[in-house]
Amino acid sequence: MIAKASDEQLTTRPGKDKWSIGEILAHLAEDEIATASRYRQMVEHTGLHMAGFDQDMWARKGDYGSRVPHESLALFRSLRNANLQFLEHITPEQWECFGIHAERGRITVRELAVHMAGHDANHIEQIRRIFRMKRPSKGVEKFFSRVTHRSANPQMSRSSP
Ligand code: NI
Repeated sequence: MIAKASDEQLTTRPGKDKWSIGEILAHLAEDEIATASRYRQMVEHTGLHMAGFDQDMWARKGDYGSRVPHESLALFRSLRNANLQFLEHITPEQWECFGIHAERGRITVRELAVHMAGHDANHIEQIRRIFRMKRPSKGVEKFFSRVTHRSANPQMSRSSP
């Protein structure tokens, strides 16, 4: 889905205050940074207090709009792989280790992993919706220029497939 997309598709915001696909990918990657630390700290110091983070502040300070979308995706994949490897090696008791999140309260390693899977799914759906959005002016112009070009050049239209 991302590999075939144009730069314009990846960097255009669907609305004034809405993230572009590239910004969503940067958010997924940076959320995975925070989560990487949380899983490990929860297992090491169960019961610890965890500060929340302001995703919009991270997006502004990290200038998500200037990130290269493919690099964000690669970063997300690589961090996610490291986290999955970590989770594969913890014991059933360690899955129940927890932290006290400043906003969400008590959360176990297991609950955080489930939350992250749902978070991915929501953002993937959000990316799909952006891909489905129509870009009327350009699409229509391109269509009409092809149609008018063909009808004005009958020989060309015969020879084209
Ligand atoms: Ni999110």
